[in-house]
Amino acid sequence: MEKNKNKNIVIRRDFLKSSIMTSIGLLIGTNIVFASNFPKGLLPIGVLDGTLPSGLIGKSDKLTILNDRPVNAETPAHLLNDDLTPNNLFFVRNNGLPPNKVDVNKWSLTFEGESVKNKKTFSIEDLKSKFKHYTYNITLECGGNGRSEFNPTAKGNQWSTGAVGCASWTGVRLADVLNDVGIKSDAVYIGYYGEDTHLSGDPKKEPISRGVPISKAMEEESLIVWGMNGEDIPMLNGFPLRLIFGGYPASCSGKWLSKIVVRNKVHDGQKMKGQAYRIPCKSVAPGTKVKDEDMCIIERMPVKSLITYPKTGATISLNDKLPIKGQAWTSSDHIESVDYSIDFGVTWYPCKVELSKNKFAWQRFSASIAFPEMGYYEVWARATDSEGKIQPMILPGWNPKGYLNNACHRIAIKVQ
Ligand SMILES: Nc1nc2c(c(=O)[nH]1)N[C@H]1C(S)=C(S)[C@@H](COP(=O)(O)O)O[C@H]1N2
Ligand SMILES: [Mo]
Repeated sequence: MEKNKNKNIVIRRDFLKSSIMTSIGLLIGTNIVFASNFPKGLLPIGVLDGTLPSGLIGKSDKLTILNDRPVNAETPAHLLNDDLTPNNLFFVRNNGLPPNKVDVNKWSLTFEGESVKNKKTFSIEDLKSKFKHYTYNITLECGGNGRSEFNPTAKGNQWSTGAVGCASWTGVRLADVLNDVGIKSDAVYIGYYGEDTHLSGDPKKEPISRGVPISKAMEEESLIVWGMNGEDIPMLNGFPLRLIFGGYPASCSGKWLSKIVVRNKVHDGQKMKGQAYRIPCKSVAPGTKVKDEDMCIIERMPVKSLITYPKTGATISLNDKLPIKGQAWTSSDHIESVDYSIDFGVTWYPCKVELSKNKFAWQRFSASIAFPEMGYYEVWARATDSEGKIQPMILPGWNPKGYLNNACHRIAIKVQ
């Protein structure tokens, strides 16, 4: 990480000094074909790289490790090509320490709070036997995914593009369970508590306790799940029980779930207040300090896409067409279209977009690209959702904690 950062700085200075693309062309080892179109201040991604392999329980060593305490690891873009992200490749974002030992038979989930009629507790067996089971393919994306591109820098995990994945989740509808428990008419929010512990070791402190508005909790795709891609949820992703909310920051999808509170006001658990998972209610200039009371809770996540094939840096012969593939997702009904550009955004061409099994599952796009001459290119992809919202080319609204970067993904291609 540190090494790469320095490398970028060195290159960036050089870039600014000479302010001509030929110097970067030399670094890449070939000429940059549409150099005159290249936006000022952007760095060709062909010169960035870096994945640090390491070990994580139940996880592939191909994940990029950001932290080991708490564990945070992301998935390189080219390993997100599957419609369902394999369990061992699914990103991990922990705020505290996962529970040490889990006894599935003794696990329980309690519903309480101002707006439940009566407190009620279920075992996992109760949930499985009392309620209808549902399986949905749902994309989870951390609200801070893409934070590493923020300038001025935003504190927190420096996620690149890989704090996202789509899995098939099996469990029961949260709405069915809430209706069984009985909620009062003044219910406005639900909050979760999990069995992970605070980094300090203090049992009275919660690492995180977030939630969603009651209307979101009642949606048909909002689930309490025990299954991920047909298997038990991996320990690091919340075994044996977690929440799943499509289209909201993944921080709402509580792991190691043991308690749900139904609130008559916005849930005020850990990381619901102050600056956490909140953005300025009105857009601000980069670097602005924003008062807590001027920050609003992030609800719906913006439209986004990733090019998952080929891996950035691939080389292709001028005689061949390059097949590209990727995934696009949205909190609106569906992805309407995805376009690609090979001339730094001047000209766009449509990709083929496939339908998904259900709302909140990511959708595959693909295209076959012919290049006009030898040299360095970037393939850029840009998704548009069913509300007509389009991904921006560069970092959208700067915010103090670095959330919601849905800028277009770029890969580097060398044509020989
Ligand atoms: N109990 C608990 N739930 C949690 C978290 C956590 O630290 N503890 N992290 C949240 C955040 S910030 C994210 S992005 C997602 C990550 O889910 P994953 O690790 O399965 O990818 O879980 C959310 N649920
Ligand atoms: Mo997150």
